[in-house]
Amino acid sequence: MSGPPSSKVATSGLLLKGRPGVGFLRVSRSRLPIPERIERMGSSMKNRKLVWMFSAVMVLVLVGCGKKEEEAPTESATPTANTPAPTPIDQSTVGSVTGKISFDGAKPKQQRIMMDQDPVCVQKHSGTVFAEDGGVNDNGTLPNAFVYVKSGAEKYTFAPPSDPVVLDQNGCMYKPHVLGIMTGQTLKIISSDATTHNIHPMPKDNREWNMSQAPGAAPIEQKFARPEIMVPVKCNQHPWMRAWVGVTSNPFFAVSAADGTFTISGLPPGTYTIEAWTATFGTQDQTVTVGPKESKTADFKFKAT
Ligand SMILES: [Cu+2]
Repeated sequence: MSGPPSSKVATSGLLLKGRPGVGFLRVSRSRLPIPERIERMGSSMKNRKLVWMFSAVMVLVLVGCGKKEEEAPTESATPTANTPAPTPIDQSTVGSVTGKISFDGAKPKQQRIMMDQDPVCVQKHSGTVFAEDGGVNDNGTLPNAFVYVKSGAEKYTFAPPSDPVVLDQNGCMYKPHVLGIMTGQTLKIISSDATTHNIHPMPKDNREWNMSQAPGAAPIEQKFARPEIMVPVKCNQHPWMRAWVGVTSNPFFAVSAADGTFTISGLPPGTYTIEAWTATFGTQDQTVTVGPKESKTADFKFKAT
């Protein structure tokens, strides 16, 4: 079941239209019990009965304090740590959306990367290195398009996968160049280079940070609390290094491959707005209705800007 791809394109352009993407559910913090005050003791302490009651109240206070210590780290870790239980999804009914990101027009001239400032970076490459952004595959399709469910999945709650998403630094380039991750999922940053990197995500809606990673240093693990399309990542040591992180509140995303194709699977039956983001050629939306066990097609065509 696949309709004419181009007719499905609802909007295109650099700006996202309509609703501001997937929403983030804020979870109110649990209120801790307030210990009762014990004001009148004085002479009543002589009374054995009151002494016993005082002891009992102190036990309650101590229990309350213990609970507070248990909950504090959870609250401070990340806002998504307290998300409600995942919505059960009938896996026997899920479908998928697959498609191709094509490109119309002359292949843009790609920016050449000069790594001369760091010989360690140069040594990892044998030929000319080009920036990934603006790159077109040999078959006229686009790699590194981030395709995700922009709306239609809000009624579900998803737990982030326990497996981390790995971002490697190899030859002073980020591998992969574009990646998707769920809110609350761990981004594990590793280095395959014998030089020091400084990883610096520059989000609008998440916490900004930058951390140095020397050769052989332990992986850096971080999480994103809120959905954000897209978070640029740079290296403060090597100005050409660039990655893009798509943070979503659902697991329905993919990055177009070296043949321009993508597949988003595990979709419960429903109508979804699928968005394809590119670093250079703008963003496009399509509305796709996926029936039980259906595999729908959503092709996108971008033009030179
Ligand atoms: Cu670097």
